[in-house]
Amino acid sequence: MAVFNENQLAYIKTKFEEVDTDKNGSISLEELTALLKTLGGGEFSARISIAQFDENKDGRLTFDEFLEFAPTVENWNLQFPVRNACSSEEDNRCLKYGCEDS
Ligand SMILES: [Ca+2]
Ligand SMILES: [Ca+2]
Repeated sequence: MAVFNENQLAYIKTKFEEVDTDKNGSISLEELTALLKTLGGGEFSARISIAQFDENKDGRLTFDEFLEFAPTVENWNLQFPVRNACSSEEDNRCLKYGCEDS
């Protein structure tokens, strides 16, 4: 179970709402595919992600399930330990989300 600080949780919540384009409170395969396409993936990786993180096997990711999925998205810098920590100026998010003291 991934553990997040408040900033990370707020960030993931924002992302979840962005990805949940029909605002029904869960991420469908189509919605996840749309997200992964912006990240260089596609439907195949969306299927794999849902298979991996859909704990109750309803074919969708709820926010709880999405919390487990979020750290696998490299661009979101939620992995532990944070990769490329504070190495680039564009990475303000990294500063905000937990590597101030590195
Ligand atoms: Ca949805
Ligand atoms: Ca589910």
